[in-house]
Order: sequence, then structure tokens, then C-alpha cells
Amino acid sequence: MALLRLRKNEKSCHGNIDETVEGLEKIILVGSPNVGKSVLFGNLTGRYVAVSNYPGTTVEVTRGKGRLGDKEAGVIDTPGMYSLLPITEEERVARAILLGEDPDVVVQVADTKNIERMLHLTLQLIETGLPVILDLNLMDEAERLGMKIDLNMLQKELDIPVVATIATENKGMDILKKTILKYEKVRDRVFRYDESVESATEKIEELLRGEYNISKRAIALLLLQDDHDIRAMVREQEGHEAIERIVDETKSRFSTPMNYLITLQRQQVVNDIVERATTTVKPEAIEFRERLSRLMMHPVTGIPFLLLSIYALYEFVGVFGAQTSVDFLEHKVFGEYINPFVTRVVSSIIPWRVVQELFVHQYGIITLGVRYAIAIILPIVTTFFIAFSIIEDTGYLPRLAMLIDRIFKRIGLNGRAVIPVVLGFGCDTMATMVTRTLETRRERIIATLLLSLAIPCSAQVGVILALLSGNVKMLWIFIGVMTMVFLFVGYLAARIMPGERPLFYMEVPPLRWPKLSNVFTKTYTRVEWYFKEVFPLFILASILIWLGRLTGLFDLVVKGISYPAGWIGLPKEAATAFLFGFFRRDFGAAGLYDLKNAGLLNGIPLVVSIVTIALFMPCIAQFSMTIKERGWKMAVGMAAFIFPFAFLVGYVLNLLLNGLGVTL
Ligand SMILES: Nc1nc2c(ncn2[C@@H]2O[C@H](COP(=O)(O)OP(=O)(O)OP(=O)(O)O)[C@@H](O)[C@H]2O)c(=O)[nH]1
Ligand SMILES: [Mg+2]
Repeated sequence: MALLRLRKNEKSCHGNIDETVEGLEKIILVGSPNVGKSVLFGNLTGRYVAVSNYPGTTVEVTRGKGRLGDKEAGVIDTPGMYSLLPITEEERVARAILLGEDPDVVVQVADTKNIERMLHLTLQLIETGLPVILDLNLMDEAERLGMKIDLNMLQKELDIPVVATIATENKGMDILKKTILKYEKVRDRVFRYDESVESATEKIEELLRGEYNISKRAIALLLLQDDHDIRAMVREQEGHEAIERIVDETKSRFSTPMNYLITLQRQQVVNDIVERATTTVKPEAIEFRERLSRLMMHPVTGIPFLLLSIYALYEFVGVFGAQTSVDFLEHKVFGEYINPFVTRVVSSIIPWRVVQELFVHQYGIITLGVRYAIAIILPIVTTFFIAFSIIEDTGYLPRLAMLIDRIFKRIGLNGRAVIPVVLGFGCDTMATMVTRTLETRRERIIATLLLSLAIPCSAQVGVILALLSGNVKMLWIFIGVMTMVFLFVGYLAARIMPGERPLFYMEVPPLRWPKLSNVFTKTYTRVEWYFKEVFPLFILASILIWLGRLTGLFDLVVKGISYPAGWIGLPKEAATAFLFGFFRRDFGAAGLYDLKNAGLLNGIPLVVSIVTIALFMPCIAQFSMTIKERGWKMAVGMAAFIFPFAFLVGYVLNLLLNGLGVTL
């Protein structure tokens, strides 16, 4: 089962950590993306996992303990999958769980208003012989569209329990829990296909001797559809030549791929069932939401809307977060109270200047590490995460994806990559993991590279906005250079790595009002996660700097960096900020912030250093995530490109601005 082995669940920016559910009854939640699996997981377990209004929020598996009546059970949340035949990496993750875990109950969560598309997976799940319950979720939205569903009829047609829920309002949860508790499988329902498919399936079934968690019929059907993972699994378990001969022979009889054929026939069954079990009375008027939605996706209206959103984001994060709040914390709270107080206390307790410097003065743990973390980074990431959670909940991101698809196609990506790229502005580490939702390896590599190079994360964006505040010219230079680098490198990478450009298919969910509780919880978990990761690092950095200064190493390294910094026209003090940048991008940017405040960095050198630091290395966390997702060689290769490239861009920008005589 090597291919179906799962990666260990990582602690992500969402802060999800697995709970042990060993020995408990196992309930697996599966279903298409964006149908409410994670909301349902929260309802069943009382644990929060990220919930957003776009497909692909969950890319890893989360386990938690749930209470069903007086019984405890293990609940597993999975990434979305459209079909049992996986295309993307996260679908593969979801299916591996289904095949590898031997569940007691599988709950397929479905979006009721798209029931035709949902039932495909239902039929496939029934085919596997796993104990399935169909949960028709988002019932509120289906009802608003005038849909009525006869649950009893559906239940009879499918021969499995069917329940209806509105997960966000906790409606229908009791019935769902009861249905899970009293689940008893009666018999396997068989949906039949074309005669030639059936006879091939039967022959393969007879030959299959291994032990599988799902029915041999399902395995046979997947083999016929060219499922590589399943083929590898069968090869590991038993003699496969005879089986593969049947597969090849059957395939050769058709001019179209078997997958397509089987899907068509299944669609027929689904249509029949839907016709019998649902009625729809269409509401006449186009809703306001629908109009707004079109406005966001149309190029003519969509781009002004995007600019407006960026402006609003700038006002909230760049002005309110990065200026008003930072000013207050930095100058009032730290400048007037904490720093003088702590310095006084430390100086009175510790007579030696060298030891004092570990805690206070220019680079001390409190005066540098803690101050950066609390006074500069905290207000910025908090406002950013609030704004971002709201955007995620409304469903704007998939619409942005549709809008940007055209540009992205030119650089070898498709609109689906908008989501990881935009998420990069929140946290590049998390976004690197989300590149799993991209279909081809080529796209995943390009997106990872662009995330490492040209997408500054929230903390950095915030500090950069603060650095640029009050100088609109610089802001545009910064945005312009970053966009150009992004497009240029993306374009080059796409040229260098030839490959098929995948078709763009993305589900656009309805616009929804953000749920305040979700925005709050999500912001809270993210800020908490961020702090747990950042705080120790900032303190460690202060200690290392102290040690470095003690041994003279610090000055040596700063001197070393001051050469390339000098080439790009920066004052030698800026080298310190670059050294900080090795620890974390935001730490480096915060270093520049200090220099600007001290009046040491202004005009062209300021904008050059901001661009260079923004392009510069990814932080340690992102780097290790890149290693994990793309492998060592790729990660080191990317770093080897990014490091000199950042300085090169800085160098050219410096020449250009000076040559053109730009005054800033
Ligand atoms: N109106 C309404 N919205 C819902 C309901 N259930 C979930 N949602 C919303 O649907 C969106 C998706 O919910 P998630 O729980 O993240 O969906 P998911 O299935 O885990 O999605 P992926 O992780 O992308 O596979 C969020 O905006 C939820 O607030 C429901 O019953 N009614
Ligand atoms: Mg989810």
C-alpha cells in the first residue's frame, strides 16, 4: 500500500492537530469540496477546523473525538473529492483514508442544490460496499432555490440512509447522529453498466484474490478506468497479468476512455433518480447576490472591484493595523512604558552591560524580540487575518480565480492556482501546502516557486505597508516591480518546464454572508498559531544576535552582507535587517522599519531594500514545507535561484531609479 500511505498530519496555519481516535468506532466524512464537511466535523467533535467558502479549504486529514448519544466515536474530516477516481493530490489523500481506514460508517456530505453532481460519488461509494450514509447538507440554500427533495424516495432508490442537514445552524444533527448510531447495512445495492463493462468487471472480480477494504467490484471498475494507485495496489497483492490483460482488452474495444463511458452511464442512473426524487420551482427574479457575483467575475467590472477591495484592505491593514495600532503599541506602550521600565529594572539588577544587552538595549530579548513580535507584528497580522477570514467566508476567492484565470494561463498556471497564491499573502507556508489542490506536478512546482519568491506573507505585507505609508509613489513602484517579477518568473518557468496546460474547472460557490463566529474563531486560531511559531523564533533570534555580538560573529556576518547590500545602494545598517530576514521575512522587514524610524533609510534605498527583502528567501517554516511537499533538491534549487535573483532585482531597480533621476 505504499502509494496509498498518507503523510502525517502536520500542524498547519490552521492549527489543526490530530486527536488519537484509536480503538473507537470510526466515522469518516467525505464529499465534494466546499459542502460543509469541516463545519459538520466541528459540530460532531466540538473542535474547530478551518472553514471557508471556497473549494479546497481542507487539504489534510483531521481526526477528533465525537460524542454520539452516550457513545464516543472517532470522526475523520477529509479533503474534498469529486469522485472516487482521484485527479488532484488532495483527492488522493481523501481516497487513501477511505481505502485504508476500514471505517464503521462513511458519511457523504453533499451540497443539496447540486444533487445531480453529488450522487455520482454516492453511487461510487455504494459500489465500494462501504457503509454509507448520504447527508444532504446546505438544505437552506436548496430550499431558497425552490428545491424539494423526497428523502424517503431517495432512500429507497439508493438503499442507504439519507438525512438532511443545515450544518451551520446545527439543524438535523440529532437525526444524523441517530442514523450513524443505528446504522446497519442491509445489502449491497448494485448499479449495472453496459454489458461489456459488466462482463469485464465480473471476470476481473473472479481473478482478484487479495484482501481489500472495498468491494472487488469497485476495484475492478477502478482498474478499468485506469486508476494507477489501484493498479499498483493490486500488483503488490497478487498476480496481475491476467487481470491487466482483461483491462487492456476491454479498453481496446472502445474508442472513448472507459472512465468517460462509465461516467456517462452513471450519469444516466443519477438523472433518473434525481428526476424521481426532486422537484424544483424556480424563483423568477435574479437575486441580488447573483448580480453581484457576475459583477465580480466580469473583466470590466471585476478589476475595479478588485482594486477597490485592495484599497479597503490597505485602509484596514495598512492604515488602521500597521499605522494607528502599531504607532500606539510601539511608541506609547513600548517606547514610553515597557522599554524604559524593563531597562531600568534590568540595569538595576544586573550590573554588567554585556548581560544587560541580552535583555534590553538595542538588540535585547525584550526591546527587540518581544517588541517586534507584539508591537509591530501582532496588530498587523491580526487585522490581516480578520480581513482575510471575511474574504474567505464570502466566496470572493473563487470569483477572483475566474477573473484572473486568463492572466494565469499565460504563465502556465490556471485559475485554480489563484487560491494558493492569494492564500500566500496570508501565510506562505500554508499556501505551499495548498498547492496540492493543483492538478499537475508542473503547476505545483511553478506555484511553489512563485510563492517562495514573489508573494510576501501577511506579516511582511503589513510591515511593508507601514514602511511605505505616506508615499504613494513608492507603493506603486513596489506593487509594479513585484507584479512584474511574478509574471516574468512565472512566464519563464512555464517556458522552461513544458507540459500540458490543464483545463480550468472550478466550482463557484454562492456568495455568503461571513459568519461572525467563524471569522472570530479562525482569526483567533491563526493568530495563536502564528504566535506559537513566531514568538520563540524572535526570542531565539535575539539570543543568537547577542551571542553573535559577544563573539564578534555578528559584525562579521553583517559586514559580509553589507557588500551585496552596498552594491544595491543600501546603507550598511540595512545589512542587519537582511540578517534578521534569514530568521523570518517579517523579522527582516521589521528591521527595516526600525531603520526608517531612525532616519537611516529613505527614498530610493528604502524602496530597493523593501523589494529585495520581499523577494528574498522564504522563512524557515516555508522552506521546510517546500522540502516536505516538493523534495530536497527542488527546495534547495529554488533557494539557490531566489537568493541571487532578489539582489539582482534590487541592483537593477537601484540603477534604474537613479538613472531616471526619480525622486522619492
Ligand atoms: N448556508 C449554509 N452554509 C453552509 C452550510 N454548511 C456549510 N456551509 C458553508 O459552506 C462553506 C464550506 O464549508 P466547509 O465546512 O469549509 O466545507 P468543506 O466541505 O470542509 O470544504 P473543503 O475543505 O474545501 O473540502 C462555508 O462557507 C460554510 O460556512 C449549510 O448547511 N448552510
Ligand atoms: Mg474542509
